[in-house]
Amino acid sequence: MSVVGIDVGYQNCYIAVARSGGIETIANEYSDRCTPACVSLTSKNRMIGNAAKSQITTNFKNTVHGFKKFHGRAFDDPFVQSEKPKLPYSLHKLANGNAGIKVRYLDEDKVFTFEQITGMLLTKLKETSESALKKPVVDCVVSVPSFFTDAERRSVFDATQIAGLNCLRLINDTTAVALAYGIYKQDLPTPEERPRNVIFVDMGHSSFQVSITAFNKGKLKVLATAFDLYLGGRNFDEALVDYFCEEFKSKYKLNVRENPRALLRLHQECEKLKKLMSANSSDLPLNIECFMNDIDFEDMCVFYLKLSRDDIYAVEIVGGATRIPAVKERIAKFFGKDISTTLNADEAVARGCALQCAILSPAFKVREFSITDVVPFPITLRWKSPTEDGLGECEVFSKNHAAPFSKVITFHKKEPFSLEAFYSSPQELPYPDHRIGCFSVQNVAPQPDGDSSKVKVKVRVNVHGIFSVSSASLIEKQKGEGEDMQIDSEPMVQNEGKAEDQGTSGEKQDPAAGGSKPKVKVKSIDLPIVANNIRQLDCDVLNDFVEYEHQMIVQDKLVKELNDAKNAVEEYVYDLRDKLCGIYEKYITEEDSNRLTLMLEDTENWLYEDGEDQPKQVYEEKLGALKRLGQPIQDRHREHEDRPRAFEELGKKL
Ligand code: ATP
Ligand code: K
Ligand code: MG
Repeated sequence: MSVVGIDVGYQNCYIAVARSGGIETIANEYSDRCTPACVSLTSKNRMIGNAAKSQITTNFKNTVHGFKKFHGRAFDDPFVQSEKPKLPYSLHKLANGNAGIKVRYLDEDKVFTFEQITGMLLTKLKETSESALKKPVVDCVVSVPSFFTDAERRSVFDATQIAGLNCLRLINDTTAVALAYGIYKQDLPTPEERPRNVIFVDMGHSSFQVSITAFNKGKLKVLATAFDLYLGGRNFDEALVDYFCEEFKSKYKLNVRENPRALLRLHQECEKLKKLMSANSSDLPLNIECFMNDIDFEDMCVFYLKLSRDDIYAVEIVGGATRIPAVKERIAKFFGKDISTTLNADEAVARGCALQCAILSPAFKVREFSITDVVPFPITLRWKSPTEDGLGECEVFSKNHAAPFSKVITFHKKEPFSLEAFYSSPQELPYPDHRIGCFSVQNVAPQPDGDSSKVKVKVRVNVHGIFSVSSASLIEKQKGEGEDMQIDSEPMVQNEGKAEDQGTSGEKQDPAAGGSKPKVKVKSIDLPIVANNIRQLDCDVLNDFVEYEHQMIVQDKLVKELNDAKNAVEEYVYDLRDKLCGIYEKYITEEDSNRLTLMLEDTENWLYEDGEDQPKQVYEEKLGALKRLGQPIQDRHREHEDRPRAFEELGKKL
């Protein structure tokens, strides 16, 4: 079984794999370790990654990029609506209200969900890992921003399913970085000592994430996370684009914004310029400092630090945009500390993902390392209650509560009931809808004597950071119980990395758990729960997407085989023509050579005209016909080359 970690960035994706020698970042077929988060749909197939990126300006209406933050969002979502005018492709409102895209694919108008688009990207990343590892890839760990809410996480998780992956964990970007930092450190404080606190800063293309993590030998615990959803490398590109659009308007009376293709080109050029400016601004007419003021960098100061500066061991920065000197300066100034760049800025997230996958995979031996993450936004449950003003409410997870984590809540009910889960502080939520979902606990009936039944409900934030009411059971009545509702909470066993992260063990099985009461034998009956999460894909729909992804993979494979067959003809033509005036010259008469050269020329012309778009078989036949003429020449040449060698061999033997 293979062990793979995938960093799905807003702009760039990286894959790391665990091999016996350690963790390794792998390159794609372009020998590029970075695969652009880009999908291009065409009349024949899909292009994904580098091939899609080269289509951005040519096939701009059908080339999707910058889509990561559309996951799990409604079409009417203010963020989606604010991005919409900037996009070269069309967004579409799906039947369930979610945002999707509308493109031309296989000469038809097609609508895709973002789960499908990321599914396509993951298919590509899966194939890249498979060709590097030379075996099938199923298990993986995928990164998500730490600020992703429930709906966004479920959406990315669905994308992994569409790609046929078994995602062992959706891990927060900064937590993956922390793991990559900590696992090989030999000098971490022992569990009894004061932990080493490290701040991790990741500034990518689209957002800015910070975490404080405490390390002891064999474990890390995230203490808090903070973020700026709208601050990343792309803000600098946009500031440069704005600048040049103004310049073109005033100097040349050109409105670049009216021409999507020109605007895309300008974006690409501005990104290059930004990189140049961060390498050496003195030679350039512009200075990135001018743009720094346009960007609200001080927003991150909102981030509240519970620790004093002396308690911070290091500030480690990753992410492409931290290469901008002005960004580095601001980070150092804010934390009042020199920054460290001991991690690979581009690959640390993917490496951390691969390490987490190795820890979770039974197929791989790796150092024990326990990871405790946090719940980024507080979660509350609400239910109908005959007592408390008709509604009962309870905050089940506070901000920065440890995760993954399960809690058991006890209710006394005579009939089925529903629990509504929502984020309790909408003002800090980077998402417009504070609801998470509604969970109906079914088959609840009174006790035979007419009294309420005791129902134990388990709520949990799982290893992916996804909330659920994961199970419920009805407990046979016992005497002497007063309270209407109580919470028993228990953290999962921290030292059993694997068990913990599966979220299955370490939780009390005794349904009568409640503290000091003497143990009584009780009967517990499992109750079905019907979950209805916001923006969630239906199970049937997801299955259809899995099936459709499969069909598209087959289609892409057919197109690839066809292209390979066509390229083989072209290559053979060039190769043989070269050799006819080179090494084959002696093995063919001039007359035959001229005839063959003419034929090769005809074939070449045919490839650009009638032969442009033929079935695979036609190319194979064409190649066969050429080979029937070329092969005898090649054979005569080979025979001649081999003869002296054969003599030599014979000579040695004699
Ligand atoms: P996110 O983390 O927001 O999902 P991402 O992971 O795709 O995005 P990264 O790959 O970490 O983002 O960083 C990409 C950003 O870094 C781009 O804006 C890119 O232009 C910028 N970048 C990369 N190299 C440099 C450089 N040398 N100078 C300036 N900016 C750079
Ligand atoms: K990345
Ligand atoms: Mg990133």
